[in-house]
Amino acid sequence: MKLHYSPTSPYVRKVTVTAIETGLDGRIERLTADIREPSESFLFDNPLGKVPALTTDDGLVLFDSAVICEYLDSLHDGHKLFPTEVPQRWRTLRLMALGDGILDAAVLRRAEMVRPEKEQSSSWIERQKSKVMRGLAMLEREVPRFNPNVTIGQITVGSCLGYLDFRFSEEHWGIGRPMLADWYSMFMNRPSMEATAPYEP
Ligand SMILES: N[C@@H](CCC(=O)N[C@@H](CS)C(=O)NCC(=O)O)C(=O)O
Repeated sequence: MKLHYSPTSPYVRKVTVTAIETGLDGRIERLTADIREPSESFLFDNPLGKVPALTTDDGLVLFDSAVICEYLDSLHDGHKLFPTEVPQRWRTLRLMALGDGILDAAVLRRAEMVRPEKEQSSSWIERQKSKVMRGLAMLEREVPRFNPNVTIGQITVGSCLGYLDFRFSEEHWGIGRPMLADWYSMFMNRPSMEATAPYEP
Protein backbone atom coordinates (compact mmCIF):
# COMPACT_ATOMS: atom_id res chain seq x y z
CA MET A 1 0.00 0.00 0.00
CA LYS A 2 1.14 3.56 -0.63
CA LEU A 3 0.23 6.50 1.61
CA HIS A 4 0.27 10.03 0.19
CA TYR A 5 1.74 11.77 3.15
CA SER A 6 2.72 15.02 4.88
CA PRO A 7 4.53 15.06 8.26
CA THR A 8 2.55 18.12 9.41
CA SER A 9 -0.95 16.79 8.71
CA PRO A 10 -2.96 15.66 11.75
CA TYR A 11 -5.26 13.64 9.47
CA VAL A 12 -2.22 11.76 8.15
CA ARG A 13 -1.18 11.21 11.76
CA LYS A 14 -4.54 9.52 12.46
CA VAL A 15 -3.75 7.09 9.65
CA THR A 16 -0.15 6.42 10.67
CA VAL A 17 -1.13 5.87 14.32
CA THR A 18 -3.84 3.48 13.10
CA ALA A 19 -1.31 1.66 10.91
CA ILE A 20 1.04 1.19 13.88
CA GLU A 21 -1.73 0.16 16.30
CA THR A 22 -3.01 -2.45 13.83
CA GLY A 23 0.46 -3.84 13.01
CA LEU A 24 0.20 -2.78 9.35
CA ASP A 25 2.78 0.00 9.29
CA GLY A 26 5.45 -2.17 7.67
CA ARG A 27 3.17 -2.77 4.67
CA ILE A 28 2.76 0.95 3.90
CA GLU A 29 5.15 2.94 1.74
CA ARG A 30 5.04 6.69 2.30
CA LEU A 31 4.99 9.09 -0.66
CA THR A 32 5.47 12.74 0.25
CA ALA A 33 2.75 14.82 -1.43
CA ASP A 34 3.08 18.51 -2.26
CA ILE A 35 -0.41 19.72 -1.30
CA ARG A 36 0.35 23.35 -2.25
CA GLU A 37 1.14 22.32 -5.81
CA PRO A 38 -0.31 18.84 -6.22
CA SER A 39 0.78 16.88 -9.29
CA GLU A 40 -1.71 16.13 -12.08
CA SER A 41 -1.54 12.41 -11.31
CA PHE A 42 -2.28 13.00 -7.62
CA LEU A 43 -5.26 15.21 -8.53
CA PHE A 44 -6.51 12.56 -10.93
CA ASP A 45 -6.46 9.98 -8.11
CA ASN A 46 -7.81 12.37 -5.45
CA PRO A 47 -9.58 15.35 -7.05
CA LEU A 48 -9.78 17.01 -3.62
CA GLY A 49 -5.97 17.31 -3.63
CA LYS A 50 -5.74 16.46 0.07
CA VAL A 51 -3.66 14.16 2.21
CA PRO A 52 -4.01 11.49 3.39
CA ALA A 53 -4.84 9.30 0.40
CA LEU A 54 -4.02 5.60 0.39
CA THR A 55 -3.46 3.48 -2.72
CA THR A 56 -4.41 -0.08 -1.82
CA ASP A 57 -2.61 -3.16 -3.16
CA ASP A 58 -5.56 -3.51 -5.57
CA GLY A 59 -4.90 -0.01 -6.94
CA LEU A 60 -7.95 1.66 -5.36
CA VAL A 61 -7.21 5.17 -4.05
CA LEU A 62 -8.98 5.76 -0.73
CA PHE A 63 -9.65 9.08 1.01
CA ASP A 64 -10.34 10.63 3.49
CA SER A 65 -8.69 9.72 6.82
CA ALA A 66 -11.81 8.12 8.34
CA VAL A 67 -12.26 5.83 5.33
CA ILE A 68 -8.56 4.91 5.25
CA CYS A 69 -8.54 4.12 9.00
CA GLU A 70 -11.62 1.91 8.72
CA TYR A 71 -10.07 0.15 5.72
CA LEU A 72 -6.85 -0.56 7.65
CA ASP A 73 -8.90 -1.78 10.62
CA SER A 74 -10.60 -4.32 8.31
CA LEU A 75 -7.25 -5.86 7.34
CA HIS A 76 -6.26 -7.34 10.69
CA ASP A 77 -7.68 -9.77 13.24
CA GLY A 78 -6.50 -8.04 16.42
CA HIS A 79 -8.25 -5.49 18.64
CA LYS A 80 -10.60 -3.44 16.47
CA LEU A 81 -10.31 0.35 16.57
CA PHE A 82 -13.81 0.72 15.09
CA PRO A 83 -16.03 -1.20 17.55
CA THR A 84 -18.87 -3.12 15.93
CA GLU A 85 -21.03 -3.44 19.04
CA VAL A 86 -23.45 -0.66 19.98
CA PRO A 87 -23.56 1.75 21.74
CA GLN A 88 -19.72 1.78 21.74
CA ARG A 89 -19.68 2.09 17.95
CA TRP A 90 -21.76 5.28 17.98
CA ARG A 91 -19.81 6.75 20.91
CA THR A 92 -16.58 6.07 19.03
CA LEU A 93 -17.73 7.50 15.69
CA ARG A 94 -19.12 10.55 17.48
CA LEU A 95 -15.80 11.11 19.25
CA MET A 96 -13.97 10.78 15.92
CA ALA A 97 -16.36 13.31 14.35
CA LEU A 98 -15.76 15.71 17.24
CA GLY A 99 -11.96 15.41 16.93
CA ASP A 100 -12.13 15.79 13.14
CA GLY A 101 -14.47 18.78 13.47
CA ILE A 102 -12.17 20.56 15.91
CA LEU A 103 -9.31 19.87 13.53
CA ASP A 104 -11.23 21.18 10.51
CA ALA A 105 -11.88 24.45 12.37
CA ALA A 106 -8.28 24.73 13.63
CA VAL A 107 -6.85 24.05 10.15
CA LEU A 108 -9.20 26.65 8.58
CA ARG A 109 -8.28 29.17 11.27
CA ARG A 110 -4.57 28.67 10.66
CA ALA A 111 -4.99 28.86 6.88
CA GLU A 112 -6.66 32.25 7.33
CA MET A 113 -4.03 33.45 9.81
CA VAL A 114 -1.15 32.81 7.42
CA ARG A 115 -2.73 34.85 4.59
CA PRO A 116 -1.49 38.43 4.09
CA GLU A 117 -2.82 40.45 7.02
CA LYS A 118 -4.99 42.82 4.97
CA GLU A 119 -6.80 39.87 3.34
CA GLN A 120 -7.61 38.13 6.62
CA SER A 121 -11.14 38.06 8.05
CA SER A 122 -11.04 38.46 11.83
CA SER A 123 -14.68 37.35 12.12
CA TRP A 124 -13.88 34.12 10.22
CA ILE A 125 -10.86 33.48 12.45
CA GLU A 126 -13.00 34.05 15.58
CA ARG A 127 -15.79 31.83 14.25
CA GLN A 128 -13.36 28.92 13.75
CA LYS A 129 -11.70 29.55 17.11
CA SER A 130 -15.05 29.38 18.93
CA LYS A 131 -15.75 25.98 17.31
CA VAL A 132 -12.41 24.76 18.67
CA MET A 133 -13.16 26.15 22.14
CA ARG A 134 -16.64 24.61 22.31
CA GLY A 135 -15.25 21.32 21.00
CA LEU A 136 -12.52 21.27 23.67
CA ALA A 137 -15.14 21.97 26.36
CA MET A 138 -17.15 18.96 25.16
CA LEU A 139 -14.02 16.77 25.11
CA GLU A 140 -13.31 17.73 28.73
CA ARG A 141 -16.83 16.57 29.64
CA GLU A 142 -16.46 13.35 27.63
CA VAL A 143 -13.15 12.12 29.11
CA PRO A 144 -14.78 10.05 31.91
CA ARG A 145 -16.75 8.16 29.24
CA PHE A 146 -13.75 7.36 26.98
CA ASN A 147 -13.51 3.68 26.12
CA PRO A 148 -10.84 2.00 28.31
CA ASN A 149 -9.48 0.37 25.12
CA VAL A 150 -7.91 2.40 22.33
CA THR A 151 -10.35 3.37 19.56
CA ILE A 152 -10.29 5.52 16.44
CA GLY A 153 -12.09 8.16 18.51
CA GLN A 154 -9.18 8.49 20.90
CA ILE A 155 -6.62 8.34 18.08
CA THR A 156 -8.42 11.25 16.40
CA VAL A 157 -8.59 13.26 19.62
CA GLY A 158 -4.88 12.57 20.32
CA SER A 159 -3.93 13.69 16.80
CA CYS A 160 -6.15 16.75 17.18
CA LEU A 161 -4.62 17.86 20.49
CA GLY A 162 -1.14 17.19 19.07
CA TYR A 163 -1.97 19.54 16.19
CA LEU A 164 -3.10 22.28 18.62
CA ASP A 165 0.23 21.88 20.46
CA PHE A 166 2.09 22.03 17.13
CA ARG A 167 0.36 25.07 15.60
CA PHE A 168 -1.14 26.94 18.57
CA SER A 169 1.27 26.03 21.39
CA GLU A 170 1.05 29.53 22.90
CA GLU A 171 -2.66 28.99 23.61
CA HIS A 172 -2.03 26.06 26.03
CA TRP A 173 -5.32 24.23 25.39
CA GLY A 174 -4.76 22.13 28.58
CA ILE A 175 -5.25 25.09 30.92
CA GLY A 176 -8.69 24.78 32.53
CA ARG A 177 -9.19 21.29 31.05
CA PRO A 178 -7.46 19.06 33.60
CA MET A 179 -9.11 15.73 32.73
CA LEU A 180 -8.35 16.14 29.03
CA ALA A 181 -4.77 17.21 29.76
CA ASP A 182 -4.20 14.17 32.03
CA TRP A 183 -5.70 11.82 29.49
CA TYR A 184 -3.53 13.31 26.72
CA SER A 185 -0.30 12.98 28.77
CA MET A 186 -1.10 9.31 29.24
CA PHE A 187 -2.14 8.73 25.62
CA MET A 188 0.99 10.46 24.29
CA ASN A 189 3.08 7.69 25.87
CA ARG A 190 1.76 5.15 23.40
CA PRO A 191 4.59 4.16 21.03
CA SER A 192 2.28 4.93 18.06
CA MET A 193 1.86 8.53 19.25
CA GLU A 194 5.52 8.98 20.14
CA ALA A 195 6.56 7.76 16.67
CA THR A 196 4.28 10.15 14.77
CA ALA A 197 4.85 13.61 16.30
CA PRO A 198 4.41 16.30 13.63
CA TYR A 199 7.43 18.18 12.30
CA GLU A 200 8.12 20.86 9.72
CA PRO A 201 10.10 19.17 6.89
N1 LIG B 1 -11.38 15.43 5.94
C1 LIG B 1 -10.06 15.18 5.41
C2 LIG B 1 -9.19 16.42 5.64
C3 LIG B 1 -7.82 16.29 4.98
C4 LIG B 1 -7.14 17.63 4.89
O1 LIG B 1 -7.76 18.70 5.00
N2 LIG B 1 -5.82 17.59 4.69
C5 LIG B 1 -5.06 18.83 4.55
C6 LIG B 1 -3.69 18.71 5.21
S1 LIG B 1 -3.83 18.82 6.95
C7 LIG B 1 -4.82 19.06 3.06
O2 LIG B 1 -4.43 18.14 2.36
N3 LIG B 1 -5.06 20.29 2.58
C8 LIG B 1 -4.81 20.64 1.22
C9 LIG B 1 -5.97 21.35 0.61
O3 LIG B 1 -6.99 21.56 1.29
O4 LIG B 1 -5.87 21.70 -0.57
C10 LIG B 1 -9.48 13.92 6.08
O5 LIG B 1 -9.95 13.55 7.15
O6 LIG B 1 -8.59 13.28 5.48
